[in-house]
Amino acid sequence: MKQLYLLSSFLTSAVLVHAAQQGATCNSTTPCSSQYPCCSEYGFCGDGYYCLGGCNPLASNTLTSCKSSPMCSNANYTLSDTSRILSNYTYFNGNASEYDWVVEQGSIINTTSDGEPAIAVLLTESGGGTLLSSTRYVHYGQITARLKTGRWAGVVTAFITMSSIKDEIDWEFPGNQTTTGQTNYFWQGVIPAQTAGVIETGLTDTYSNWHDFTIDWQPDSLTFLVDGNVTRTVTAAQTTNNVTGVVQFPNTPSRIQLSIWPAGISTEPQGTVQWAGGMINWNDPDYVSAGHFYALFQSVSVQCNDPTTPSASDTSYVYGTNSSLDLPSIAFSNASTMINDAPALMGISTSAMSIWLGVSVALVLGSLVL
Ligand SMILES: *[C@@H]1O[C@H](CO)[C@@H](O)[C@H](O)[C@H]1NC(C)=O
Ligand SMILES: *[C@@H]1O[C@H](CO)[C@@H](O)[C@H](O)[C@H]1NC(C)=O
Ligand SMILES: *[C@@H]1O[C@H](CO)[C@@H](O)[C@H](O)[C@H]1NC(C)=O
Ligand SMILES: *[C@@H]1O[C@H](CO)[C@@H](O)[C@H](O)[C@H]1NC(C)=O
Ligand SMILES: *[C@@H]1O[C@H](CO)[C@@H](O)[C@H](O)[C@H]1NC(C)=O
Ligand SMILES: *[C@@H]1O[C@H](CO)[C@@H](O)[C@H](O)[C@H]1NC(C)=O
Ligand SMILES: *[C@@H]1O[C@H](CO)[C@@H](O)[C@H](O)[C@H]1NC(C)=O
Ligand SMILES: *[C@@H]1O[C@H](CO)[C@@H](O)[C@H](O)[C@H]1NC(C)=O
Ligand SMILES: *[C@@H]1O[C@H](CO)[C@@H](O)[C@H](O)[C@H]1NC(C)=O
Ligand SMILES: CC(=O)N[C@H]1CO[C@H](CO)[C@@H](O)[C@@H]1O
Repeated sequence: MKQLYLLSSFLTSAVLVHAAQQGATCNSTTPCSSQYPCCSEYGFCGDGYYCLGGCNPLASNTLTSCKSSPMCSNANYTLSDTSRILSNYTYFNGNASEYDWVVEQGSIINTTSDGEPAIAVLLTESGGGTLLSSTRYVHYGQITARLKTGRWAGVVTAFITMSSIKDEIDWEFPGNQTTTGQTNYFWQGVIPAQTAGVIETGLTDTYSNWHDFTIDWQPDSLTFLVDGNVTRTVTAAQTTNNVTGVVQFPNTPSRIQLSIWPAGISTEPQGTVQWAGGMINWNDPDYVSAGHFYALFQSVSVQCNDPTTPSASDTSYVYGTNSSLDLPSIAFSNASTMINDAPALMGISTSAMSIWLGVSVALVLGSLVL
């Protein structure tokens, strides 16, 4: 209901109010101006890489301000191949053939555990957590991540899907509980009234053992599996809001995100800290000896199941011009997913930019104009 209200306000007020400056906050009631047209996944207006992964078409200047979203591709991503992971997403130009993953925050190292090459995603007290996003989107499909979680109170390991308008499907692992995993989903940022998170119990230690966690997201159902065993199924029909009749089921193209994040810190709400098992102990011997907390990701496999078959020239998804209020229309497109301007300049503050320009104008022009 709240969301419907917001979307209808969008229709009436969008033409009147725009978030005008770079870095201005944006949402569907106050979309971005034409000058800084793209509403980033974090809700700030800009251009360049702001128009790539996670850019919200409904909060951007027009429905076509965001670059189109790289289409799903069947794949088995081997994460130890770090050449396919761009270590800083602000340098991404939108070419999903060049990189499978971008690091949006934090850092990774590659490692081996029980003989299996993997990446470790790191969490430190000063640097915070680490978030990787796939460069391609999935619009329904079966996604399996092979991972080992952290084992520390307040430290959360996550494997999720996230759309540009905040449809979300989660496997999450609060670190003080290593024999459980939690499943959840959201529709446009809202937890459907009839459902909530579910705790899956009885797993063998998720810190010590590799497990395959699956999100099987189909147009009419959502199934969660561990090591090939179904633990939970939700049908789209079950998510119908019994007041509005709206089916509150994730239905927009989504990126895959892998992360470790600090939930047990003083800036998080008390409920989040509790959920995560309490405050992080930065004196934990594991942290002191390694210099970081971590989670391990070995691979991610994707089997796409688009509701319609793309034509050979299609490369991407776009949000349609006529989105119904509750179900944005999604279409295939052959429009470029790439930005052509200097992406790395967009994310830095004015003062940082002037220092940078002062010392290396030639380098910037030489290396960033694509
Ligand atoms: C949308 O953004 C505007 C401008 O920042 C803000 O005033 C408004 O409260 C936001 N609306 C919501 C629902 O967050
Ligand atoms: C991924 O691996 C599975 C299982 O080995 C295999 O059936 C499938 O064809 C692979 N997919 C791709 C795109 O390589
Ligand atoms: C780490 O990644 C690099 C680049 O992909 C690769 O050459 C190397 O073999 C990896 N190391 C391990 C231990 O997997
Ligand atoms: C995208 O990257 C691939 C792989 O690196 C490359 O072959 C291709 O030319 C790039 N596409 C464009 C348009 O730059
Ligand atoms: C990515 O690059 C930008 C611009 O140089 C920089 O401000 C930011 O700190 C970098 N992020 C990470 C995670 O290194
Ligand atoms: C409607 O949904 C609410 C919230 O889940 C539930 O408490 C209520 O019983 C439902 N009403 C009907 C008529 O199904
Ligand atoms: C399912 O769970 C059982 C134990 O409960 C396990 O033996 C089996 O390997 C799991 N996986 C599959 C695909 O059945
Ligand atoms: C983890 O933390 C939660 C919330 O603080 C608590 O309820 C639970 O008992 C803890 N679990 C373990 C295994 O310590
Ligand atoms: C891209 O799509 C448009 C509209 O469907 C079509 O007219 C055009 O031929 C396509 N371009 C390519 C290169 O396939
Ligand atoms: C085909 C389609 O998506 N039609 C929708 C266009 O927008 C109106 C208003 O939101 C909807 O009622 C239609 O269903």
